[in-house]
Amino acid sequence: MAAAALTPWPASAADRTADASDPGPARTTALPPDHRVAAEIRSEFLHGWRGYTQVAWGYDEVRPVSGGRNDFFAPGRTFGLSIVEALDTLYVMGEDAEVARGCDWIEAHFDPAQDADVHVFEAVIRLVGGLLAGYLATGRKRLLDRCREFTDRLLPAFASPTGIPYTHVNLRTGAVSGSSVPLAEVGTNVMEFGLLTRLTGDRRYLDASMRAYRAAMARRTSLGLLGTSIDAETGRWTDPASVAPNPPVDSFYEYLWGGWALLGDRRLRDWYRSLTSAILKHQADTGTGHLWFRQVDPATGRQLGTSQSELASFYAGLLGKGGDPRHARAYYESWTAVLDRYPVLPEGIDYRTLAATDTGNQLRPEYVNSSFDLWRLTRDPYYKRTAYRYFTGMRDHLRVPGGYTIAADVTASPMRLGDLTPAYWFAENPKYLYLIFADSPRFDYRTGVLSTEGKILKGLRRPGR
Ligand code: DMJ
Repeated sequence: MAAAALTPWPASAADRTADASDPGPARTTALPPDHRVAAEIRSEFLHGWRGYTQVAWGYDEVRPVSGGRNDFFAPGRTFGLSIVEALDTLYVMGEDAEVARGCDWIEAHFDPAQDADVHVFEAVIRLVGGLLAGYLATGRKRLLDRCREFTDRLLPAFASPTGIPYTHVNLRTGAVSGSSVPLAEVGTNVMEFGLLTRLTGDRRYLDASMRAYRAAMARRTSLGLLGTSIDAETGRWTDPASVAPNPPVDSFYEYLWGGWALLGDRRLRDWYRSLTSAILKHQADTGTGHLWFRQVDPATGRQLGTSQSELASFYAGLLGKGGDPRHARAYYESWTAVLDRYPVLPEGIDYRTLAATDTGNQLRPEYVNSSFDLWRLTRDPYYKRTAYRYFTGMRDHLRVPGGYTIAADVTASPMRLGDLTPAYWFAENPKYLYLIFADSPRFDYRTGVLSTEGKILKGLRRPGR
């Protein structure tokens, strides 16, 4: 089936007059020439990468302040997570020697059969997706073999009575645990599993994903909404509130559109459309002058809350890709208003006041993921300027001699820092930024498709090979 290419929007009146309509300080941020910004982003990425390679090579994550290491999945077990996450970012930046070094490590040391209870959702988006993107970038068949062996060890999680995956599986024994499953964990696998099916001809992966999606979609309320967590054994909602597009449901919706874009399955597109229109109808709240999404009882539409997680800011880009430029821009502007107020985004806010309800910053990529998506669609300089401001905020506040770190409190002055470079930083923030400014010949800007973890699952180019 043909997959969907990105359809750029014609420049709207708002786009053409972007300077006049820009809210807040983003308008006045002076923007150096693109090639200079791209070079700086690349150099900052390499600063973080060196921080990891010098003290934590072969471990999952680096603690760049103390020089320590972090096992992401299970204590005493490593998957070289930051290496796997970084491969296609290194590739688009032209760091071929580092790509080769990372692939060599994976081929020699990545162990898909460790005695570890792994979080299925994280294992799929980070490791399955990372190995697939690494394979697409390099053509090294052993990465695909490792990916397949690893995914085979995740499949027991999907053998529940409903098809909804248990949250955890032991890679060695296949023992499963965790039957109350957040919605994102139900569906955030169809892109990776669908691609793996395509590359191997083995239908088990895609079939497992589609069965899980069907199980959740069959449990929509009469308003067309879904809950937050569902029991993998009984199919009953264990937390029935609709909190879209916040975690822990966020990428369930993202993968409906992403699955359609990558695999061309119309069921996924149609489910995306019907859920999105229900969310816009029952959850959109413009009472503050900005577009936000309230939490509601999915059976009645009664409002339950007004919190918004930074992770939800990806939704501006998703609305854009799904063909709704008006709401996409509005939601992006809402988050830009938060960035007007804080040097880097706090983890959570109450959208009625924009007060931080969680003052940390986990080096999150979601806002700049939307900048990238919306810039690709519109080529509107507004998204470049706001992306640049995001970049300078990160560079000026979260850079340390050992790399880049999370923050404990973005409202403190000076900012109170934490001590971790989350592995997703190597997959996401610098990649989105670089692709916006670099005009990279290694990425097809028109047809490229990225996963929720920033893995380029379609559109990697290998010029000259
Ligand atoms: C990443 O692992 C992915 O973007 C995921 O979808 C949720 N968020 C984290 C980073 O914030």
